This record gives sequence, C-alpha cells and structure tokens, in this order.
Amino acid sequence: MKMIHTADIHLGAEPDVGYPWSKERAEDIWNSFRHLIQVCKKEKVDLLLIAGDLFHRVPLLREIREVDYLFQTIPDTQVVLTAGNHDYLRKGNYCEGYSWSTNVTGLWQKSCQKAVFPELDTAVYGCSYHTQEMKENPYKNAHPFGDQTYHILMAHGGDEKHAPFSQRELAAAGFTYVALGHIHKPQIFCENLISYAGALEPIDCNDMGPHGYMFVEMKGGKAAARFRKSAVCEYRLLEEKITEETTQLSLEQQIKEQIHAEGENNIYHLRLTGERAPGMEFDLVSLGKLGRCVRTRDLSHPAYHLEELLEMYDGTLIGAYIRRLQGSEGVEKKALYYGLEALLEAKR
Ligand SMILES: [Mn+2]
Repeated sequence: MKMIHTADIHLGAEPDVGYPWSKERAEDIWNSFRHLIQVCKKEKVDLLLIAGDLFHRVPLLREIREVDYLFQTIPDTQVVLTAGNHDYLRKGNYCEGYSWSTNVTGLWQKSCQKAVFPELDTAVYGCSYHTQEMKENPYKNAHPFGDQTYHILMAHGGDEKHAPFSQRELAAAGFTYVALGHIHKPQIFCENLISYAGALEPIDCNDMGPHGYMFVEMKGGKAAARFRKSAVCEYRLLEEKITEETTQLSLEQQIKEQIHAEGENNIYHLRLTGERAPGMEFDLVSLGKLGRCVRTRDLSHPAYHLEELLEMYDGTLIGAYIRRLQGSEGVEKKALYYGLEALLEAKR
C-alpha cells in the first residue's frame, strides 16, 4: 500500500506580502498542491493523508469546491482530512457539512475517531480543531483497535497551545505510523514511525530549507517512510564573507554569482560577515534587489588594527577605550567596534 503524508499546505496564504514575488508565491502554493494530486494519480497512491491546515484560514466555499474538484480527479486514492488550528471548524466553516467526493473522508470530530478502509486493510485515526487553540491533548488516549493490519494516527499540533502531545507517548501507543502536522519544518522523530511532513511549500520567511511531503510504503505490517522534496522554492541563508578588499561593486558581483548558482527562484536571507575596510559602508537596499531577498543584514565589522590604533591614541580617551575592551568577545566586541567607529568618526 502506498501512502502520501502531507500537512500544512496553507492554501490561500500569500507569503512575503509587500515583496514583488508575493502573488507568485500564493500561486505556487496552489500549483504545488495540484502537483501533489498528480503524483497520487501517476504513482497510484492508495491513501493521501492531509494532517491539518490544508487551508491558511477558514476556507471560502469556492476554495473547498476547487480542492474537492482536485480530489475527484483521483478516485482511486482515498483522501483523509482533518482541520488544523488555521482552518479550524468554527461556525461558517463549510468543510464539515460539505458533500465531498466519495473518496474523501473528513475526521471532523473534536475527539479521536476511526475511519476504516477495508480494501486497504487500514484504519486511520484523528480529530479536528474546533477552536484556534487546543490546550488539552486529544490524542492522549488514542490507541489502535480492531483487526486491520495497519493503524495510522493523524495528529496536528505538538506545542503548548496546540494539542501538547509527546513523541514518547505517540511512539508507545502502538500505531503503524503517526502522521504529524503543524510544524512547518519536516522532521522525522522516529524513523518510519513518527514524522512531521512539514509544509508542502514554505509559507513564511522563517520556513528555511527544503519542503515537500512524506512518501510512505506499507508492507509486511510495517511502514517505510521517506521525505521527498517537492517545493518550488526554498528560503536560504546567503552568507557573504567581507574582507578589507570588498567594495560595493565587487560584492554585488559576488552575490549575483552566488544567487545564480543556488537558484534565482529561491528566497534569501542575506547576511554580511567578516571585516570590511574601515569607513566602508555597503548599500544594503541595492544588495537586496539583486535577487529575492527578504532580509539583509550587515554583521561585518571594520577591520581595525587595534595595536596600531592603540599606539596612535595611547593616553587619550580612544586609547583607554581600546584597552578596556581589548580581547573581548561577542556582544562586548561588537560594542567595542561600534564605540570605536563613533569615536574615530568624531575625531575626523
Ligand atoms: Mn497548524
């Protein structure tokens, strides 16, 4: 039996609002979901589990109809849905009352319920959010029962305000596989047993690294699960090492080449480190426009030769200042450089 475990699709989200690529990202999310449906069809996936937050917020009827249309195109795949904390079942959420395509099962109850798929020899357990937060853990007493070979739990949350379950509890409950949702970073807690599929596409600029879904094969009573990368883009850290020789134009060239090598479609957190020539100031706004950059930070510091400066300014306020902070690390070192820059600037 082949299964895809996904969660946190967040249809309707518009990442990086205010940036030129924001609309495109919103479309990417829909396209990525559509692509996942095609994968189900092409690879004859038996079971598609969506462990909460299929929608970014309580969905419009129109959005439900679009999603259901896609599910209709994979009649040989059983789809199981639960509502997460973003698309929770408040009044006016049509998910629960909607007459979904016959291959779709919604586990809409507040407490864990079981759905059986006899032709797959499988039972799926799960429940839905009816409020934005759920401080009680509804999966606490969930355990497999009945004579199916495969027992799968779908669970959304895992932090203090969202079904605070523990990995150990889940591992001990006896399920064949536990499909988690809510945390956007893909994480395998327990090899072939418990994992967060992560968001299908990164939703927020802090969703760093690769995204995709879990592909799970059930065989001989066991699950074999692996992460498959499928997202259109990634948020990445782009660290540029600055030296005394670095100029604005050389740095621009360096950044362009790196973005070209890593992918123009990715979105970058640009960070300058190292030592810049004293007096050098980089135009961060221009640097940020060389690619899709969400955050640009200059963490470099001026390349002061402290010994030389000390000789030059010994007996003055600047000299005393250098002596006081020399050999410092971390925040203190940073303070030394800021202070020194100000003092030298005043001197000039
Ligand atoms: Mn969530």
